[in-house]
Amino acid sequence: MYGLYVITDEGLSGMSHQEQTRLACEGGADVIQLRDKSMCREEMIAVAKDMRRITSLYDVLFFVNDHIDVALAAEADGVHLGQSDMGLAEAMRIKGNMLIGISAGSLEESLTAEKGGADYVGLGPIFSTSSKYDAGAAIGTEELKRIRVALNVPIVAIGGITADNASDIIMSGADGVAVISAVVSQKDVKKAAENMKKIVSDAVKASKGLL
Ligand code: TZP
Ligand code: MG
Repeated sequence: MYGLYVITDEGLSGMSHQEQTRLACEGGADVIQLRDKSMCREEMIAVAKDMRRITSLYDVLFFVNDHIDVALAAEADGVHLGQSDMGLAEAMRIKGNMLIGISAGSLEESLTAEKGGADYVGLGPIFSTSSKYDAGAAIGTEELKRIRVALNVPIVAIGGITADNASDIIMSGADGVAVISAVVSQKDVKKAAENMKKIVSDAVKASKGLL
């Protein structure tokens, strides 16, 4: 279900969130997340509503980063919350039927998120990344494997994931890969998404012994 999870970023992409969304959907993304640290609420809600419309056309899941009110206003499928956003218990009370993803950087944070009702854990950074200034230290694929064994909810791996390492990440137990630069910073966003989607789908099949 999480497969290729593309996060939009206007600073890194140079394109609008809407255009990134359209191209990533064309390329076969399974999930799109709106991530914007500078827009005011009103502007973000308008953009989120556009992204909701586009993702619905492609039957792609839509998440909003950080802001549960924006996610609710745009009728998103879910919200993604970090360790310093609204607490999970509070979010669970007001989420309606939305999904909730929680960022985790350790086994302990992952287990706490699962216990609290998270629908998936966004685990990372797996590798170092320059797309988030405070991403913290890379945890690597061995730690991903260890956390996979201990956790029941899906794991969406994040941080420094590219076409060269995405297969390894899936084979290490992730249910999906979340990427910013590997898709939205590429010259041909649709082609980059297509390429990543194929790598992820093949690895998912291989990990289930289907290839
Ligand atoms: N959270 C942890 S790492 C990261 C976020 C938002 C940035 C991922 O970006 P990239 O370009 O795919 O490494
Ligand atoms: Mg956040």
